[in-house]
Amino acid sequence: MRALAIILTLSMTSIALAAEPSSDLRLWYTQPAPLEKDWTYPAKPEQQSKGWVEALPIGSGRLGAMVFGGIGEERIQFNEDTLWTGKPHDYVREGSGDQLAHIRQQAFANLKEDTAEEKALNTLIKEKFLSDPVRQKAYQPFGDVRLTFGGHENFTDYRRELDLDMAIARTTYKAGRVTYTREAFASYPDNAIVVHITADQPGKVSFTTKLDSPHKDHQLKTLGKNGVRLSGEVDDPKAPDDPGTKFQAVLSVRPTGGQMATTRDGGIIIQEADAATLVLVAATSFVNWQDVSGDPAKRCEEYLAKIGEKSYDALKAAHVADHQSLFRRFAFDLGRTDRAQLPTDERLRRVTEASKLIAGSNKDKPKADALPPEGLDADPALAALYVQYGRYMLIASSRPGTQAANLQGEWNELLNPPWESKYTTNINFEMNYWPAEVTNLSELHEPMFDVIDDLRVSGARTAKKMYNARGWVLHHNTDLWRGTAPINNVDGLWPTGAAWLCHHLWDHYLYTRDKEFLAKRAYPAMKEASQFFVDFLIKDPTTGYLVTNPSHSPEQTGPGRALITYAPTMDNQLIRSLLTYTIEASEILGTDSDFSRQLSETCKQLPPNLVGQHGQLQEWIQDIDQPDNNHRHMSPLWGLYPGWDVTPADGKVWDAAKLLLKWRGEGSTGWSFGWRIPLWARVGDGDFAYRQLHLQLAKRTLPNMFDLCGPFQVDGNFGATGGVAEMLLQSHLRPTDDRNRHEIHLLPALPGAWAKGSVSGLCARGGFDVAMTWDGGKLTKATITSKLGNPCRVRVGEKTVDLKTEKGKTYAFDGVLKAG
Ligand code: FUC
Repeated sequence: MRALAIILTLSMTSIALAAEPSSDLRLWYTQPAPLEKDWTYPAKPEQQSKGWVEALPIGSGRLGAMVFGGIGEERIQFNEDTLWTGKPHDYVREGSGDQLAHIRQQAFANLKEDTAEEKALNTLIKEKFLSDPVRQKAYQPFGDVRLTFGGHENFTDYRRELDLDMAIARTTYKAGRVTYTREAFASYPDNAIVVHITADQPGKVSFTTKLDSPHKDHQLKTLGKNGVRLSGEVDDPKAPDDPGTKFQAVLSVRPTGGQMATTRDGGIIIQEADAATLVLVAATSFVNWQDVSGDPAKRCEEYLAKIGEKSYDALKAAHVADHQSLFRRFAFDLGRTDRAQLPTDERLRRVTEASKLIAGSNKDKPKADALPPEGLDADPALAALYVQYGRYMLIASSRPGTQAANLQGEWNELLNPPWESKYTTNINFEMNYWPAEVTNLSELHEPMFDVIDDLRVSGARTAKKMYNARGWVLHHNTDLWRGTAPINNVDGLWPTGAAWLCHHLWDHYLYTRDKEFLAKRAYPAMKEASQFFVDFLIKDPTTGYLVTNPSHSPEQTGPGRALITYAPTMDNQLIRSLLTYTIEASEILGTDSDFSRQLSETCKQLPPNLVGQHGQLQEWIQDIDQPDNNHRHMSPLWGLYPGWDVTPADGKVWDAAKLLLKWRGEGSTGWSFGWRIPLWARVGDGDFAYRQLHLQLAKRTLPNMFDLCGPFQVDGNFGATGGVAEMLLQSHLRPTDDRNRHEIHLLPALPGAWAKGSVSGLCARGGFDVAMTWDGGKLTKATITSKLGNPCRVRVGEKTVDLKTEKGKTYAFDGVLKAG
């Protein structure tokens, strides 16, 4: 046995030494992604894992692209984040406000499900209260760069990869005796997608390139000898007479050596060059949500003029430096096994195979049944890669000055994408930003704050017209045109979106202590969101509490009761949190003391978190929860994560939240696994949090590691990244009596599977940067760098140490918190 074990160890080591890739921060494959998909949405998960979701994403925040890594034919499908259907528009339905009193009275009547009364109420809401039009607008694909390489049919040594550390997609293969390499990246500093094609012998780079677009009536034109232009206008089949957003892209090709010619159908032929660089710029007529008078042609010219004659090496160096300034702030190591040398799709397949051995299913209550050792336990580096991939995707899809990451980040090939690829605010949009602060990407939160700036304006219109209220309201979705009215169906009627978005403003302040941000940006939005609730809340005739009405607990129907209701727990938690932060912010800023007092009075009248007949945290104001309710949404547990409305100090309520969490069981959609990870981390159960991560990778992760909701949806990637961070470090809002003293909890929920590891660059509230190593499941070393000089309390298990800090200083501890 012993001898066998030694041989096994040796052979694993030798494999590890010969391992490819040299860095683990890569996704890689031995075959190209199929260029076209052979299914249409909706489709089964197995079908949806083919084609586009095998391609590899690159992005500059504004531009995104999927690189397929084709051989004879290559496709680079691209997006620009302001290309949407629709135009500036106020979605509020005329006269909707007149329906409010009746809807409220019916909601207070506690209608039963499927009764004539409920049906009548739902019909009225659909016809007279929901937005006009009832669906918001859709994020659009822009176009495709197509490349054709003749004579590459017989190839060997194929490999394609996405290098997360350099943010470069690479394809290499050998055709004949020549090794070809293509690199593609999306540059934030140069506002372009850049592709570089080389061969290891001179004069061997020959290809034809074209632009293409799924938009009907698009035009193609060659520009001089080496450029191609794609232009057009978005056509909205739902509003064919409306003018659409105008777009233009220019592809410029620069060969080194060889000959170049244009084709009649708008292509460029390169022959016998040594290398070639393709630069793609793209723009639209979108200026802001109220103005679409921009000139995309002029913008493209400006981007190209700025790039000028910059060499490929210069473009690449600027891109890599920019990317690494963000990406390299955080490192995560869980060790490496021989699995790490396998292609990424094979690694995922093995986790999926192993998960078939897991007894639990969605319908089962969480069980402690062991995870199969041949699953994620056998490939801890895959978990670390997945966490870094979430950060990579945020860097690629959300940069200051660009649109925020939407349901698909910024990668979409469909004219009619699932849920319009917009911003769903009853979990999905917020989840996108869970990794932002804690994994050291604070400035990538900015695009979300830009959305909030806009929503303050559009949401004020909606608040006035629909609810005759001051302030701003947001329901469960928004789009490029900053729609704020309830949409789609009756379950669009959830008026608490603004409170959740404001949580992000306050949290950004807690991490950065940026008082100017608080004064100029966060507080005004929080104050106006609070104003809305002061006007909107209404006294519940049964309990006397001030409650939301109409509303519902996202997106739960039945059993037995009507969907539309009042005072769901999530609303109470969100509003209590919003008002509490707003009061605190007004104190910090020394402003609005009267308003702040009014908010305190309002707060006292909100329903508390209620414990029901089974000892569960109630989801509704009535005690009607069902133990077998394992809904994907974790709404009443918002106060546990990401909020702090339920903490261990809440005793019975804390236990009740834990029971509800247990009832909810395993995830189902990708993002619902993603939400369960930090929730279980907050209650200190690292093994169950890990189990959710394992199942998310096994069941809801596509070959290119995109998350699968039903279709691809990016939120689950971000949720898992933020969730794992919560397993490693928690920094709590109100653990002590001192506003400035946050508690930094080290390794609060480390799973057994991650006995040894290290992390650096995690951020804690109050302005701290944390690095840790652990072994045997126990902390061995921690360093805490104080960025702002605030005090903190450091916790490991039951042990705490209070620390006064000096700005810029690093404090080191051993595993039992002895200063080192
Ligand atoms: C919420 C979720 C759905 C989906 C959609 C985009 O409504 O309940 O599962 O993720 O957003």
